[in-house]
Amino acid sequence: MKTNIVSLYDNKRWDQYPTTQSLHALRLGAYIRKYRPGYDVVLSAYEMGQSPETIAKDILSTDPQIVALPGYMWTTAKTRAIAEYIERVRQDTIIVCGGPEPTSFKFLPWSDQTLFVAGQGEEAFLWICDQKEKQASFNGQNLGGCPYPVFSKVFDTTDIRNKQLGGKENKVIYLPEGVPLFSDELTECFVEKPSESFSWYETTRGCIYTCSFCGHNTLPRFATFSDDFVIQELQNMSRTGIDHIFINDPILGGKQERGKRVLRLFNQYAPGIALQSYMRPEFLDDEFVDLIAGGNHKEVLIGIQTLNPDVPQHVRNNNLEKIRKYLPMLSERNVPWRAELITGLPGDTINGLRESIRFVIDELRPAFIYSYHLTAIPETKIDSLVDDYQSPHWLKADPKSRRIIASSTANEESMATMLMYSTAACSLYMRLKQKQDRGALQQPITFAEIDRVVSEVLSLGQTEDMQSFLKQDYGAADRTWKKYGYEP
Ligand code: B12
Ligand SMILES: C[S@@+](CC[C@H](N)C(=O)[O-])C[C@H]1O[C@@H](n2cnc3c(N)ncnc32)[C@H](O)[C@@H]1O
Ligand code: SF4
Repeated sequence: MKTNIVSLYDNKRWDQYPTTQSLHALRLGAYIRKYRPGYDVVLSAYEMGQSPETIAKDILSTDPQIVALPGYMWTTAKTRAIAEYIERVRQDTIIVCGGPEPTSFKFLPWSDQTLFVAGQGEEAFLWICDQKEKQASFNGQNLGGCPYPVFSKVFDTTDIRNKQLGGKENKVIYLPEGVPLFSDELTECFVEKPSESFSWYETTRGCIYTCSFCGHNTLPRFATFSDDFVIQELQNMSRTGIDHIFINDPILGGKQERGKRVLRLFNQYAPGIALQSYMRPEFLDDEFVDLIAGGNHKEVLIGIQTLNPDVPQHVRNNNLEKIRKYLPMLSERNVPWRAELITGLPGDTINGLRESIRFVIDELRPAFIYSYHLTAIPETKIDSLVDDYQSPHWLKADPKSRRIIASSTANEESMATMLMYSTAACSLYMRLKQKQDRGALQQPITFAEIDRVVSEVLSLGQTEDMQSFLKQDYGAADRTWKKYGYEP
């Protein structure tokens, strides 16, 4: 049995995340390697800009019986086009598409040569590989008796999916472990042995919170890898020269105590690896702050999303006390942390957004601040508010990008102003902060001054500059401020 597991990466993000391999592909490959060492696993990676035909031909040149393709919002169109090509030229190869998107696919246009996996992929993918090994003609018509949420256009998935996400009996505690990442058994599967020193990583999946804009929840609650397994992977990483990782755990460690334990493991087994990880203020206490400040964090990404009380609580239930106590403490201890906000939330207005930004700048003083354009992710409550004009919090989304373009509290013009304002204010703050950290800025950075400059620049209406702000292109926004003479 031969399978080619495909990663799609984006060159535009290479500066920040210089790797071709996605974590889901590594995990799927590692699982097959552990339980079916006799199966032939190929890990391939393609830049998103390449044509689907070029990618498909290259995949087929490895002569796979199964091709595993990623199903994320940003890969859907490319994945579909690659699958279409393969379906046309190689009917005995089956395509498997998994990830957070497939449950929302209108899968009718796909052929029954394509199977979809909802939720976690390891066990389901192994089951598919086994079926193909047993029966060369296996395809989407032969899914009867499958114990996992695998589906095709001719097979109804709903029951299995509900079973997986439903009752307590299905509560997952430990994640399925394959061979450890960065081990020789996995490395030999790469088409080209990666020479990269950056990698995505995870110790946990799923989250104990339920913020209504967030689409990561492929599990009922959260589950972790065992500490022993994490230790093996940390040792492998250090040995193979990884010096920077981004930990995808929705919140580092999944729970407060485990988050601390994971940091201790990093400090003990891989102190040289620079970390980026997500955190929520609710997890922080004095001990956690000490561990972060004493470790090797390149960036801690902390979601705040909004401080506007008019935004419904299902969006975000922030613990203001923790925010006020621990986030300034991180700043004082020079922890490079990033405040994350969202522009376009239901109930928010330009003044609500300005107040959220004011609070972050004047009271929290992070190293970085980003506000992201709200995207309606399928199967979230936010998505259900799109076009629900009966709701006091209705939203309108761009049908293609699923980004929010108007809401019950901000018409299209106000939404555009909010986008321009938030990008301009956040990017200017970061530029000034860099200058301050270099000791080249005498006066303190205040929201009042940022608000004054941003309002003045926005009122000039220079089209090109406004575009960088409107598109929330932080790189271009930074260049705009450079042009206006704001040197770091
Ligand atoms: C890393 C990451 C990124 C990286 C992607 C890097 C890469 N190429 O891998 C970057 C920073 C580029 C990124 C960007 C974005 N991301 Co992102 N990202 C993540 C993150 C934090 C981790 C993904 C991950 O690797 N998880 C660990 C793996 C092991 O889990 P997994 O992905 O769920 O995979 C498992 C299963 O889904 C399944 N599976 C996955 N693929 C396949 C394939 C097959 C064949 C099979 C069988 C199974 C299978 O099996 C895996 C193992 O069990 C997730 C949140 C999260 N914690 O999961 C968001 C997430 C995937 N991103 C999300 C979003 C919305 C975005 C953006 C659109 C945000 C924005 N508005 O700009 C952008 C789009 C990028 C673009 N190019 O336009 C959403 C996705 C929603 C969706 N339905 O697709 C998520 C879930 C976060 C959220 N907000 O809810 N992202
Ligand atoms: C992967 S999420 C994890 C956040 C982290 N668990 C937290 O809650 O603080 C990272 C960031 O992406 C942004 N984000 C997540 N979903 C989004 C969406 N649907 N639209 C826009 N931004 C989103 C939020 O700002 C969030 O803090
Ligand atoms: S936004 Fe963060 S805290 Fe909220 S559900 Fe998603 S991962 Fe969990």
